[in-house]
Amino acid sequence: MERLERARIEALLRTARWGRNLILLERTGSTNDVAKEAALAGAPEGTVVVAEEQTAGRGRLGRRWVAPSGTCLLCSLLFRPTLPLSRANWLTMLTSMAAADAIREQTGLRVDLKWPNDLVVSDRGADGQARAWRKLAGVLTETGVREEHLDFVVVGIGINVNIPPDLLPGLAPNATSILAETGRETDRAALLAAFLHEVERRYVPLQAGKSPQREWAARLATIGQRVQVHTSTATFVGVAEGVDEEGALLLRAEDGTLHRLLAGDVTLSSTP
Ligand code: BT5
Repeated sequence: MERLERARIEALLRTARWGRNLILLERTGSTNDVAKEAALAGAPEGTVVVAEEQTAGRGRLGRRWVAPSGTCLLCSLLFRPTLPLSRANWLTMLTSMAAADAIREQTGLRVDLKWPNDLVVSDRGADGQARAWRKLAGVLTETGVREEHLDFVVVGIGINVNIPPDLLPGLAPNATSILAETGRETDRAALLAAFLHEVERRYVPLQAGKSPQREWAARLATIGQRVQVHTSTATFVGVAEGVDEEGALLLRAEDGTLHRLLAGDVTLSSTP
């Protein structure tokens, strides 16, 4: 499989800012950590860290992100938004939609968003409702705060691109890849360039104060469905009624109570 090459990525970039400061690594612990260190050292907004392999790739809540070397897009984006702390999740929403659109554009594969931070490929029933999901990508957002203000936001994404189907069960029970779904290898440099173009395009209105929340909420495959949400202390069963401006899930439990659940604390699965 082809390795990512700086010159090729730079030739494909259509952005003014995103990816112009590119940190391309063969191997690192976590691209999010590299991006956070760069942020603290003063790196500009638009800095992008990409690695062929992570030795300590992270998901939420101390979980691991595993990806065979040279097969995926493992990258972290550095934002320096003029937003209040409570809006940091807007960058998660923006990045998820940018990635889903870039994958669709480059491969034709339809990708859904699953609250809070997954990109999934869905099997749909005759009614068009998603019945089962396979996880294609995950997003991990981390913030840097200075004097109670948002100093920076690092959004990391791992997209399973060219992972052969036989390696998927070793990653997670429901993992999938673009290769497994389409039967074709995807040009990762072109996908990265398309993704960064989408990020840049979407970031202009966001910085001008326009919330990405409505579009994101409308694209979530989970809304309106019966789901199970697990926090570290409890499990809630109910209907996912919607999401609020900060990205929290509003879950109507069976006794009628409305719970507000934040992305950092939970995992979500469909009910049997
Ligand atoms: C996520 O966490 O989905 C966020 C993953 C973010 C990864 C990127 S890669 C670049 C950047 N640098 C990092 O260190 N991280 C970011 P969460 O929702 O907690 O899901 C983690 C769970 O997904 C694991 O417990 C596994 O069950 C599953 N998993 C691990 N690797 C996977 C893979 N390659 N494909 C699908 N599922 C996977």
